[in-house]
Amino acid sequence: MRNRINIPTGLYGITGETFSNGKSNLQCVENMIKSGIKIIQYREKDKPIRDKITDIKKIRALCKKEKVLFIVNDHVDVAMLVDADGVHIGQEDMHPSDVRKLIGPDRIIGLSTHSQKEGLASLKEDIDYIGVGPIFPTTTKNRNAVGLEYLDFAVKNLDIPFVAIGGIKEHNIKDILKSGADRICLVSEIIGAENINKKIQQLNQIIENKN
Ligand code: TZP
Ligand code: MG
Repeated sequence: MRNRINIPTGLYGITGETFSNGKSNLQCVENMIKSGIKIIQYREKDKPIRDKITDIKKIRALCKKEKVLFIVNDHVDVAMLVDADGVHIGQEDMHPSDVRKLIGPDRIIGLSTHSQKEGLASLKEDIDYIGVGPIFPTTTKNRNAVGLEYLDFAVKNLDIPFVAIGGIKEHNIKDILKSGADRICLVSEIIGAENINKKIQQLNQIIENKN
């Protein structure tokens, strides 16, 4: 297997206009980058593909300029079209080995996992990181929460970088940090915030243990 591409620690940013209280995906990304987030995933379930590509081209250019990793959710073809840094897939999307054949060795593959079984199976794939969640109940993804138990299992047993995700908020992020997770994604808590920059600043203070 090739060497994995390094995924930044800290906050992992995800878009989605359904959850952003009127802000565009581009506005959300501008603010996330301004506040120091080093990896952005374009995730947008509720737009025609042509409109998504319009968004993605702008966000791709911005991420390149700011040296921020850019990942496309679901659409392997679009990730290749815009020369994204990687693609994020789910358990029912194209198989990771097929994605790897298409995108080659130099791009990131992320895979969502929702159980110990899926986590263990992911170790056999030529991928760069996994998502672990939804840890807490969420309305951003149509799936039941898996709880802190799988997160704890991932920390102790899964030798692959992972991003903890799902229902994570400013008030419960400490539970995630306590488990030892070092890559964390909050979708609605960040993009739905009245002031994205202030929210990220507060989250980073908790992450850096200043608060
Ligand atoms: N994968 C697992 S949970 C989730 C995804 C994309 C959504 C997380 O969103 P939120 O708003 O942080 O609960
Ligand atoms: Mg998917």
